[in-house]
Amino acid sequence: MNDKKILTSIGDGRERVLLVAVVDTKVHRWRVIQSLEELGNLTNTAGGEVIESLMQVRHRFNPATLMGTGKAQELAAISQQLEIDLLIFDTELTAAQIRNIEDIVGVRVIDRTTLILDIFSKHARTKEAKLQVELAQLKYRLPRLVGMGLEFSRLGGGIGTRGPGEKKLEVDRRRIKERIATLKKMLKKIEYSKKVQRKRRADIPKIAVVGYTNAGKSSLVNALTHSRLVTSGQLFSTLDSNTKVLFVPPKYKMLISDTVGFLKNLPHDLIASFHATLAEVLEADVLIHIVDATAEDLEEKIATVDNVLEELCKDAKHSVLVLNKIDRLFDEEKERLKHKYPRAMFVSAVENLGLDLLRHNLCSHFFNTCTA
Ligand SMILES: Nc1nc2c(ncn2[C@@H]2O[C@H](COP(=O)(O)OP(=O)(O)OP(=O)(O)O)[C@@H](O)[C@H]2O)c(=O)[nH]1
Ligand SMILES: [Mg+2]
Repeated sequence: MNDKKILTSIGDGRERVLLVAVVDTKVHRWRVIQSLEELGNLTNTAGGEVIESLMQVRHRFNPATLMGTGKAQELAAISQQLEIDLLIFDTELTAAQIRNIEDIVGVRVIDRTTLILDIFSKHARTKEAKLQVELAQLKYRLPRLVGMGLEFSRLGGGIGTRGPGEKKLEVDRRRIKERIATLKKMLKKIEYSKKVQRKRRADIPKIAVVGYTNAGKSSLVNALTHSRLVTSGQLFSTLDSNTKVLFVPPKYKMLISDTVGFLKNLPHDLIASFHATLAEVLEADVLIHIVDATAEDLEEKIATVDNVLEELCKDAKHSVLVLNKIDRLFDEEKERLKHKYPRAMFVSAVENLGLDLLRHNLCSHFFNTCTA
């Protein structure tokens, strides 16, 4: 029941995408630009080619089309001129808004969440990840079907709307609800067996590496444990948690888990669906919060991850802030960041910098003393 691919290649060419942000006057321009840049990275990861990005600032949103109809008509002209195949909006859209915009522009429309879900379904490798993605997709779809139902009833049963439309929606809604229940049951089972497995290793200290997508979580786990987890410049390469043994001579043993990355405006349902995977985070004794030190909006990314963690873990955990990719920083920038984040550790997972100190600190935390 997984969604079919949102972005399909035509021949060997990629789908030509126009990104659209509709924002109110209170939002800072640079935030919108950064958000569009991230949407562009997501689009590339999904296999699309960003041809153009547009921003529209509005005092009031039009509930039917988000932007004004005039602007939508402008989009139609631009799309035709640039031979656009797909519009991706940087906000969540209702089913009705998607339909209305598609009608005016004549090009397929999706929103940020649908794009993220598409990447998730593309990158899901294990059974657990696949089930979680399907659950998230259905949870996203369900309220949209309900919304459509209300819309149809309000139309007062116009020809070809109410009767058969309503019935089909009822069937769809029931089927989706049934499938959601089945998926939840299957995931509970997986979660339970993982819990049993973890209990067997209860006496070993546990560390979870958390952070924004692409921060270098998998690279860090690889560097610390000589493993070969998948790493890449694409967003959300990792959708499963992977636990490895971190051994520090002569005798110190810890477990370290790689986890799924976070992202700004990650839909709540998506996080909830990844409960089985995020169990490693919940059960960890220490969190390594890794950040890409070269990111322009580093502060915002740290805050995003902190917010998700706050929601996820009721009790605050011991957490170590690790700034990664320092091999790409100029000295002045490194000094500035050291001043700004005096308690953070500075490493390069790829160039093996600062890792001995990180090992040492983890050991001293768990075993009181240790030489790394
Ligand atoms: N220059 C440099 N690049 C790094 C470093 N660590 C990771 N990278 C690169 O950053 C990209 C992302 O690394 P990953 O380890 O896949 O990041 P992740 O946090 O696991 O990402 P997701 O699983 O997609 O959320 C890859 O292209 C890595 O090669 C580093 O210390 N220096
Ligand atoms: Mg990863």
